[in-house]
Amino acid sequence: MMARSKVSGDYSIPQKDLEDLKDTITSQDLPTAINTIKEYLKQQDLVELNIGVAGESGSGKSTFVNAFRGLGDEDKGSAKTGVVETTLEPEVYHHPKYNNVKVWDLPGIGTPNFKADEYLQQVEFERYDFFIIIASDRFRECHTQLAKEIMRMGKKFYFVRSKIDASITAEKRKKNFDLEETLDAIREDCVNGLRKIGIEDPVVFLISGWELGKYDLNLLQDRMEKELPQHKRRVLLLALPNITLEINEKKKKALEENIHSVHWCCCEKREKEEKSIHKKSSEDTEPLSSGLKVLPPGPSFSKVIH
Ligand SMILES: Nc1nc2c(ncn2[C@@H]2O[C@H](COP(=O)(O)OP(=O)(O)O)[C@@H](O)[C@H]2O)c(=O)[nH]1
Ligand SMILES: [Mg+2]
Repeated sequence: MMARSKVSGDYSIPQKDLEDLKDTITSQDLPTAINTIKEYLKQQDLVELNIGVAGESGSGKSTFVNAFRGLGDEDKGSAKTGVVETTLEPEVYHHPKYNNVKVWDLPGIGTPNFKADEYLQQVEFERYDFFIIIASDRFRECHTQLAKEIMRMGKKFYFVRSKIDASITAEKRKKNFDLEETLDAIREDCVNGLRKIGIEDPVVFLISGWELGKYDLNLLQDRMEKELPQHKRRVLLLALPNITLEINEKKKKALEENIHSVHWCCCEKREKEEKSIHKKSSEDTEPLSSGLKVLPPGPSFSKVIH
């Protein structure tokens, strides 16, 4: 596959790939060129993204996995959720639309003889692009262990404090309840835990699997997307659940930019072909090639290449 590197737009096809594409298709006729482009886009879609979701039993891992895939707990193909632990081996869930995006529901941590190093070996840690550690309650020793070990293995994790709705409901019973203060206190507890293991500026994402649009899910999505290598970024972005307008706008932009780039590539080629046909036709007065289809402008070109 062609190398992908950062260019002006965050989501567009890198300049180098565009140049390569242009070079390749300049020597081809239009149908072959379109096939080349289709093949390139197919290659992009083969980029795999593996996300490992870890946390104590009952912390909301399976609920998170379902939410990520845009599924409810009772939807067909969703991960089982509930009051008893159901995940003893890593279980892979494919994104319903982007098959190469895999979210792994990992076995629960925090059992009495939990050892983070053994756990990570067991779940084959190399496989994951990053981890999401979920805690539904206070920051505990098992979180410390797991976070440390993930870092030691050279991987990245995002720390999620789940079930925020439940924590708020519980705190609301107090007379002097204050929402912001409650959220700050929850966040602070986890931040302190992470600081103790040497993370200078820890970020904790507060999430409710039942109220996805509230709290920090969009911040988490933003952060994950920014910190991934460029070639994985588009894959993640397209797979994210549509909970915010902002994400939808970005998705639209990601698709449009690729379409525009490829369209531009094709236009150049078409121009060249037209010029040579004109030259030829003025030489031997043949009509304009009937085999040359006129490409529709901009986004509707997606119909041709998808
Ligand atoms: N109130 C509330 N309950 C949740 C949330 N996420 C999960 N749960 C419930 O917590 C229980 C355990 O969730 P599950 O996803 O099965 O946890 P897992 O064992 O970590 O996979 C289930 O009854 C879920 O419905 C949440 O954000 N808010
Ligand atoms: Mg589970």
